[in-house]
Amino acid sequence: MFVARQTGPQPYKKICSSTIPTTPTNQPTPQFPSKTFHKKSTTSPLLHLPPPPPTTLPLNNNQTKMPSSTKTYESRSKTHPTAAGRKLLQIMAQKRTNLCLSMDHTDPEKILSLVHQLGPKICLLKTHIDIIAFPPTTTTTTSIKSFTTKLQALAQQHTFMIFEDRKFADIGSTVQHQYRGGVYEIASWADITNAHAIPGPGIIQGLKEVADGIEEPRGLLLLAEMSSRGNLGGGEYQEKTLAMARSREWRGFVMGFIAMKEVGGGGDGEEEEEEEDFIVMTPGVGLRVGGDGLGQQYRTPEEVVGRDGCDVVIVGRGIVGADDPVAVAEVYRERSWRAYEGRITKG
Ligand code: 5BU
Repeated sequence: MFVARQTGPQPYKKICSSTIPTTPTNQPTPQFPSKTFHKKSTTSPLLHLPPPPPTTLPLNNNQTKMPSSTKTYESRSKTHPTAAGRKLLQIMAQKRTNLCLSMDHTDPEKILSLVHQLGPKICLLKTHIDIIAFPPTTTTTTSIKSFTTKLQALAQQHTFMIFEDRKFADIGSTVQHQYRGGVYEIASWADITNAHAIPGPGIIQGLKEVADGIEEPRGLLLLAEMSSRGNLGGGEYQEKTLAMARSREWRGFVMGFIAMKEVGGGGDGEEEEEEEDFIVMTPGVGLRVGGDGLGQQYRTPEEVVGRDGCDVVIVGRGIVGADDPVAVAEVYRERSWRAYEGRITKG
């Protein structure tokens, strides 16, 4: 019988922090009904968001367009075309962290406790709201609302944003209901969400119309490719997704991609005077090469951020399943931040 080799972070398996390298190892390179939500502004005192940049950023004829990966998060926080992107980049620069915690636990109380401990280490908290086992003590909707309100309070307290990894994948009309309504009311509490490009531009339009009804900035990531082995993204699919993201219609909403390496960044061809900036977030990150036996592939922070120009590393079981999640999160934060510093120094 074939038994998959499991070498990366394992589900809630102990990882001894003392064995985790804080520097790159010498291992071979890893492969691895209309309702709108109006909320009061809850901007943290840490954040004094700059005003939106002009819609076009003129360049001298002689000026060369620089890839986003060579610029600092701080400079990008002043010019990023989306408000959600500017806020995130500013948090990253001020807290010195490009770590996103993927909180894939199913117990709501455990999640809140871990997020409280790990909040200082992260710029972003990624959720899968539909895997959480909410107690049937009150109506489910009330439990969910209470939970998401607590998450927002933690985000405010520790200055991070919330990303619901919903992976919308339907026609515009349907995703509007899924984003705004149902029991989760995702648009009311998640700063960022993501979507597949497979349905075509209507999915972006549908989500944007919901986001436009919300006072706080909302951002969308498109899936250009995935971290799992054999995924159908990348290549031509990624090129078409990038072309869709570049439409002027969603400037201010599509803030970046889920991808395994830097995407775009050299101007969009049609609008030669503009520089584009897509924030790339990357799952499948471990402290060493491996996989989880179910298709997940892990690469190191040095490869993902330093070599491949991604901006935010997304880490789940590597942190949540560790003996000491706070110590291990610090290792991920430190290595990912150093990889970023090395990258901008080279650029
Ligand atoms: P892990 O425990 O670090 O492997 O968790 C990765 C998380 O990122 C998990 O929540 C996935 O659903 C999520 N993910 C991913 O692994 N790969 C992808 O391409 C995308 C999301 Br999109």
